[in-house]
Amino acid sequence: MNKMWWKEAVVYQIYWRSFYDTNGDGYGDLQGVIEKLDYIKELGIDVIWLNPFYESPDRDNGYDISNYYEMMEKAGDMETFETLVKEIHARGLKVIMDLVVNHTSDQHPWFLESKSSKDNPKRDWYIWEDSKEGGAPSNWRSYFTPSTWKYDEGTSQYYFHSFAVEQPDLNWKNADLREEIYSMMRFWLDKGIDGFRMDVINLLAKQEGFPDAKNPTNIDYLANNPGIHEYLQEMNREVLQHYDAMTVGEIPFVTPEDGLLYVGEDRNELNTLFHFQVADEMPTWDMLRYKEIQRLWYEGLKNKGWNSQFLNNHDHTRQVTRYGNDGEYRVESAKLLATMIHTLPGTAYIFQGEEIGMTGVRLPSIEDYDDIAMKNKYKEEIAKGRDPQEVFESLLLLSRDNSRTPMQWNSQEQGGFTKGSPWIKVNPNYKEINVEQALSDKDSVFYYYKKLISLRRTHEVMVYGDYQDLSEKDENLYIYKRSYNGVKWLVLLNHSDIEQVASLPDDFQSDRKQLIIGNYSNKRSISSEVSITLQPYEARIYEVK
Ligand code: ISL
Ligand code: CA
Repeated sequence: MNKMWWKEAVVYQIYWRSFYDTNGDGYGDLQGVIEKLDYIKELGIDVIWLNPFYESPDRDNGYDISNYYEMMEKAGDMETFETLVKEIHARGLKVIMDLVVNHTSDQHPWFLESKSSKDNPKRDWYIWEDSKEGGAPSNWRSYFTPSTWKYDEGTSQYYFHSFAVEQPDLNWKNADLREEIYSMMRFWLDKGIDGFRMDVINLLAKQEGFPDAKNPTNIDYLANNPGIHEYLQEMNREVLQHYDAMTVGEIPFVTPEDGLLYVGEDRNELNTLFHFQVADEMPTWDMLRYKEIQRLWYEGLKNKGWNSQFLNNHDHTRQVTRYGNDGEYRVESAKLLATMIHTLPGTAYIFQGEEIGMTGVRLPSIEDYDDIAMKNKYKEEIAKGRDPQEVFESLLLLSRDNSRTPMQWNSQEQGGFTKGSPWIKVNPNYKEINVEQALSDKDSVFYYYKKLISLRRTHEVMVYGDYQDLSEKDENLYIYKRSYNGVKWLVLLNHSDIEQVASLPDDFQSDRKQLIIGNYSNKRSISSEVSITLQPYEARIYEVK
């Protein structure tokens, strides 16, 4: 397997609007990122991923762009961005930006032109269709609304949107549009950024003729359509191959087989991907399913392509709440999940606040929420006559706002995030869970992450090692080996709130094995030559050479 900096990297995702507000308008900003860079550096990560900060009406928190060359006012200005890049590089870190090119805002001048008349030169930059049998061109559902089609009175046609009505999809069949996107990518790369996280990049190509779906609620017809690989190979030829850029594609609805078509090292498309098998198939923790997903992706990509490891981001509920235990064992389970993500094959991702064990949230009423996905779904279900409280309850666990509440810096008002009134409420647990507390406690989740990340620098086995699951059928324990150039690691994880006895494989039964890291400081556990009793949510890594 070729060695690459982006394979060895730990990426820290900054959802800037919730990170740190420096001017009291209630929104985090790029200046806030600059001011907190030393904190991020202290953690030891390599790459920062910034969510979109382009000019935008902000209907979908920056994923509805109205100008690819200007900054959203609340994020800051171009000068601040340039300073940020400089300061990031000065600390030996890299930065990747969100690239959102499946759709724009409906306020983007391109769309306003496209919509203005059927013969406007930009008409073809978006996807316009006539009505079929008096209705929409197809029965497809979009991510955020009941139909992918929105009727435009002015020109009597429908336009296509995979997400909100305010996010019309671009027409990638149009070569001028593609060229325009490529030069925009060069513009940012030439400013010195180190790559892109590419938003729903496998949605660019659409199905020919828009045939009705048998089951319109299963929206996978939106993804992986013929033509997608030609577009990505062209993008690579035109732009990416000319830079030492890292690319990670957000690729929903993908199996390892199809995934390899995007990230295969012989494909000249992308470096790595986020697949959503875990997020989509596991509303809550499911040990057997998780191991199965890991195995399939490991076998599918082995020696041919590179995976990414994450359990949460700005769209998915914080991992300690969704997949760990955010009550009695919050600290232990946060460390356990970290141990797992950082020792499974692939580039490791941290979503801001994860490193102090921040939790999901339950805000009092639907009015306190902002997430367009949640709010649209709420309206849609209420319109069917369902009970509002019941609908509200059903949307809480997976609301995207679970991960979007402000970063908790200290125990002062608003968790130290803003001097003003925050755009979304701070999680009320900020008095106990915050950065200041974490930095003052040597056993905190923060320092555990720091140690894990530093291990990656000195132990190639963590990055390049072969992976072997020794616990396939166990519902509580996850035990696996990584091995590389004569070094062997054994990772032992007790993903349950009761003690579990883990048997040791032959090569780890000798007392030559060395404990590399563990998330319990007391030595209560009983070990024999052949087994170790793991405490609730205990995680350990052993090495033998
Ligand atoms: O679960 C998912 C995949 O099956 C989704 O999270 C999916 O990845 C997502 O809805 C696509 O997300 C991205 O594009 C959206 C934006 O709202 C999200 O914030 C962004 O991450 C539209 O641009
Ligand atoms: Ca601000």
